[in-house]
Amino acid sequence: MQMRNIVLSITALGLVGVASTASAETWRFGLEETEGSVQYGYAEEFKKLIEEKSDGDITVELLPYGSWGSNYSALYDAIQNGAIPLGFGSGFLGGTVPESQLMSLNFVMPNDQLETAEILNSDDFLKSDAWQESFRERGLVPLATLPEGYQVWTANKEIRTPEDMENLQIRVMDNSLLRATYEAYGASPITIAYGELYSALQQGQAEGNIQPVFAHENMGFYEVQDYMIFADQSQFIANFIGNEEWYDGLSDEQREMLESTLDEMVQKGHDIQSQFNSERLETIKENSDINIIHLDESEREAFRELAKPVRQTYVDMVGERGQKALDIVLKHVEQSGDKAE
Ligand code: 6CS
Repeated sequence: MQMRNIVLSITALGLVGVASTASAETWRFGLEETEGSVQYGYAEEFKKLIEEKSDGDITVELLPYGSWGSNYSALYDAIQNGAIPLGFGSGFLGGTVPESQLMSLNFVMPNDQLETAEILNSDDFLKSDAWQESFRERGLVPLATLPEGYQVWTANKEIRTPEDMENLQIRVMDNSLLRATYEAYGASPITIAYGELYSALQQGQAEGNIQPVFAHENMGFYEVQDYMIFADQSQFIANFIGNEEWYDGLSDEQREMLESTLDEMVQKGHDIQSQFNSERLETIKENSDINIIHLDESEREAFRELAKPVRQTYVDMVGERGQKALDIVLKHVEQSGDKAE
């Protein structure tokens, strides 16, 4: 009798095991950045929350830059075809979702970075038809938006005015709006892959760079540049995207869990980027004698004026949906009273 009970218990345990294996699934999450980056820090926290909330039924597999390849369009293709259902898309995503270049506009978002995160993750913006359709038309869903810190210029010379930027071969991510912006500043922007940028800067193929502080440190770019210039002209903003079919196929319970996690990640993402950027600035200061410059208001004003017409360039490039998305952002920025313009 005793033996029979033991066998029954083992069988029951076995069944439980089988049932939980059958419902277990893996969410693959492709990152544009390496370990030690803001995207990686965000993804680690996201993974922790999803795995806890799903009681281990879901495993989130992190695929940092390099593990899926190094050509961003390969990552975006994999998200579009569902091989990697989750991922980040930032500046290079402009070729796949032109409207996403909204995130590259200069002097548009509020100065307050948490406020920026809140606006770009509000239902009013993120769930708007304009933003949703822009991604869904390409088989994607915009899940969240992650500001990763201010974009900081580096060069081997001091830059305080547009004249200082004249003809500077500054490296920009592959997107027409960034090229238009830096051409408006008088520079000669060039595009180089992220993984090739260190040697391009070292060899002088690129004369300047634009990255959030953590990336200047994480990728070692600061080692081969003499000046670091804070103009607070824009923030580096990544889109957290999902495969459309994958997202629409989630159960109600899974979608609720995902949405509540994304809500929690707005503040956590902000905390991660603030901490990473301030700590890495200290590391850069300790390890180098790079010259750090902060532009004052009147110096920023000259760049702000040149950036203004690029808003219209964005609308001309991407059309009505872009105009609507931009209008939503501008309305919130206006209401926040913290205008960057
Ligand atoms: O500049 C780039 O290409 C890359 N920089 C960062 C901080 N993240 C991904 C992006 O593609």
